Amino acid sequence: MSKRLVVALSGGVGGAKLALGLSRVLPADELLVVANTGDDFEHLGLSISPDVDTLTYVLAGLDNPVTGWGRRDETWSFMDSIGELGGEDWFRLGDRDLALHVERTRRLRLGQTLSEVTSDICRRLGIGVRVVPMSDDRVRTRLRSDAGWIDFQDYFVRQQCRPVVHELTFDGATLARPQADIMAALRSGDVRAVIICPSNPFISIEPILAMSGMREAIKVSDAPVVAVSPIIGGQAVKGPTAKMMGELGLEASAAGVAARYGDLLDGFVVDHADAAIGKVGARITIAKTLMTSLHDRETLARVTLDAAEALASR
Ligand code: FO1
Repeated sequence: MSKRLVVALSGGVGGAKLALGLSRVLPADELLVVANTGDDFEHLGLSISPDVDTLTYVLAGLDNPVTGWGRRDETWSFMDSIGELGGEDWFRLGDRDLALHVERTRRLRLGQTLSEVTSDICRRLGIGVRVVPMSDDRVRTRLRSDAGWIDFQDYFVRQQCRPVVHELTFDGATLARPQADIMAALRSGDVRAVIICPSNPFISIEPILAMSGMREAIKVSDAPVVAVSPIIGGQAVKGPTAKMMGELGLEASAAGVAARYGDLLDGFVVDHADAAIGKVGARITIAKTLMTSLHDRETLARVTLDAAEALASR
């Protein structure tokens, strides 16, 4: 019998677009979306899981099309009021979005795991596919920059990615246990592809790969690993990927992304703008990787699955 499961590794905004495409071309029980939690933090007394939430909102059709994060049809009374009071308003929690953070925090304090909370919220919001945080254990991305060591959201949101980055660490990653369903899937012998969504390799995908046992489990699954480049023609579609690559001494290009993933990759999907990429140690597929419409998301999902299929039948 042919293998059924697709495991997609994703960060927030960019990755969620492909995750949505995959969710629309695959049966719900054949897709497992693994969300980065290195960006998670505690803010205003709440447990915030930005990438889990972006994936949740996107897959539920509740995402904010203007920001890419947070909820659609948002209002900002809470933020305005907290600003008036001299409180912390640099990280924008909309009124509707706030409910999710309050409810997650309440349940975590009662002893539920992040995966249990995520699974129940996804079910309540009508999401059929499984979205799992990479771990229920605490992992925190930190950056060494010209402004010293900084927590991820401080760098990303408060300082708008301005500091020059020299190094990243994922505190807790080597001790964190990858979420049980991910390991069970990878060990099941039923995985037909591991897809690395077009997310920032350093801040979204490497925290997932940094957990002990994760890279090995992907290798042992024997499934083809296909990444979609988050860089098009030397530019990041959104966010600091290209800037960071330059600062870390890497070539800010699709080839630079492939080099970073190294021998983990079997296939690499790049945009037509990068058709001249040359040899990178993974089989190249050229496609339209800029996803502006739902049709683009579905088409890229099919192209990526086809690339994995072609690698599996070698
Ligand atoms: N990103 C911003 O650039 N500014 C914000 O104020 C902001 C608030 C926010 C609230 C909830 C949430 O789930 C995400 C939010 N994000 C915000 C996005 C997020 O912090 C980053 O995009 C990711 O962590 C990077 O993947």
